[in-house]
Amino acid sequence: MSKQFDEKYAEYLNYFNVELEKYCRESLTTKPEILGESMRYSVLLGGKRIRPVLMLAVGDIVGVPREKLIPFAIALELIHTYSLIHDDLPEMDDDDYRRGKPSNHKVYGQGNAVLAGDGLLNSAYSLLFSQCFNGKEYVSAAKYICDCAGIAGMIAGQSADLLYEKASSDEDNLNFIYENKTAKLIKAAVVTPCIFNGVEYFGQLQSFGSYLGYLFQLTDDILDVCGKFSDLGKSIGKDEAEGKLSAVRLYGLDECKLRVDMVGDGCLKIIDGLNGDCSFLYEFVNFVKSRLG
Ligand code: GRG
Repeated sequence: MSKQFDEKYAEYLNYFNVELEKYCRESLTTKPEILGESMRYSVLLGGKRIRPVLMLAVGDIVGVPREKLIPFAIALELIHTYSLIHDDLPEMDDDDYRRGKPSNHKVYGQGNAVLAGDGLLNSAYSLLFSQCFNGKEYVSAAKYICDCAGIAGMIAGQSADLLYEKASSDEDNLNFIYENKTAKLIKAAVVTPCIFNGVEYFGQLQSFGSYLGYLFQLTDDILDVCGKFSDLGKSIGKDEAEGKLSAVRLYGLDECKLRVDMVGDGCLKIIDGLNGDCSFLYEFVNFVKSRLG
């Protein structure tokens, strides 16, 4: 990765984190206190913040100011965090660690973890609703995010992930899980700015979100076999132990690595069709690939 990319990533990340911390201080305090504490625990645990960073970066390309995007970026990160809390629960993926620290339910117990996830989803919707008073395009952006997160999006992907556990490998099912569980929130991140920009590049950015989401999940599946806890901050080897339908199970490790290059090229081809300085997005694709070392 170039020095410019690292600096730009850090700049987006710091800008976002300051806004997120402010939001947490002002809006995630509750009675009883444990509810707010458990929500803030997971939100402020760190994480790469790839979705907010992507949203701000695409905003720069299509000319949408970051102040306009920040509430949407925060809402998206709250939704992402709720999904991780619920995913870590024993009845879902049963993971004791997240972002290198004990999972929410290991610290606060399962009941409180369910409520922390519910509270974050609800807070995200409240934040999105508060933006809708500003105009029609704010309503469209809010609805797009809700749909990506909802029953025709991430929740459907997670439902399929549970359903096809231990089922025989099937490419259509795998693609459905990748597109919905993983790509939909990434799509929401890259498409939201163009909703504020007269929907120029809407189709291209939707495709870019799908390809990048696929690439991200592919690298995640490979890392579940070859990665290290110290790099990933979560347990390794769980997909195979639980009989998950994963790309590694379907194609094998070697073909997965070839697919990483193919899908990465697909991402870059889409970016080539956009005007403006897309160097950050270009390097972002390589950043996802570089997770494999
Ligand atoms: C429980 C409704 C519900 C959905 C859960 C997000 C999810 C769906 C499951 C988490 C497990 C998983 C492998 C999801 C695919 C997307 C993914 C790799 C999430 C991890 O996202 P990162 O790497 O995490 O952006 P950080 O910690 O950096 O924010």
